[in-house]
Amino acid sequence: MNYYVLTLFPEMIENGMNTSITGRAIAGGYLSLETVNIRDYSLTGNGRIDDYPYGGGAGMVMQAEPICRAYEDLVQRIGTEPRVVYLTPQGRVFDQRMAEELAREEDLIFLCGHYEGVDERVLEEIVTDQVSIGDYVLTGGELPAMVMMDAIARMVPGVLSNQESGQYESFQDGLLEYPQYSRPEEWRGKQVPPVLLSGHHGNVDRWRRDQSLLRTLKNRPELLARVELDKKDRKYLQSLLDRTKTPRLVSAAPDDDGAVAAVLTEEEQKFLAKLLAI
Ligand code: 6GU
Repeated sequence: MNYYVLTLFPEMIENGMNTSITGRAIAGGYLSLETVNIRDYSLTGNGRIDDYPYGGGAGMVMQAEPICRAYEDLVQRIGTEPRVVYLTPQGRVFDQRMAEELAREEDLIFLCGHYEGVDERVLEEIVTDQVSIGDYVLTGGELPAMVMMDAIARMVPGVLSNQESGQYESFQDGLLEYPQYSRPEEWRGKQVPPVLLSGHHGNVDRWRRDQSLLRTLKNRPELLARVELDKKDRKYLQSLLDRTKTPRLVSAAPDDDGAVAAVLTEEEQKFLAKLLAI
């Protein structure tokens, strides 16, 4: 995977991407990164690349021509015309599926905007994909570009070691990941869930699946609605409803899944009852 980034802050991209796992992947040749400083393509040669917005209003707008010249110089040099991703809160919201799709490309260009935005005409001219990373506003496209490059890099063969390439990670099967524990067995009075010390792999796998279901229900119920539930999944989710309706004594020990009596809110109960009725 070859990444190209058009930006006013190349050092921000270089510093971020050359760190940790993406840095190792670049050093190992599994990824490449080239940043292009849009300021080097200033019309006036004085480094100015923005101007006042037509129609008035606050802020400045990045001009079309410097960006287009930076882009045209790049595609001429690399001899291909890759997809061009423009980072903007107005774009389609990035998700794991989009990461998997983009990971199939050989080359990707990211265009990072700043100030109030970029002249619309250059977007029409060169951009193939407008992407947002979520419903909040950032000061520029550099962090979103790095978020995308990181998520895409994980899908590129060789970037993750076997250890790191988790089949069990969040979203792989549409559920959130289960909790993890390491030594010591007791830390500040908190015990590791006994099932994880039992050595019974079947029970461990079941517990982890149940924890994934519980977390997804509590934090991202809309994801749970799209997951295929088997008989054992349904049995566990039903047990949550049952335990909520018939709470144990407050003094009783937590259940084996760490979920104490009366675990579900009204809203969670309603959601689950509806889900299990299907
Ligand atoms: Cl892609 N850019 C900016 N500036 N802010 C954002 C964003 C992108 N995604 C969410 N907020």
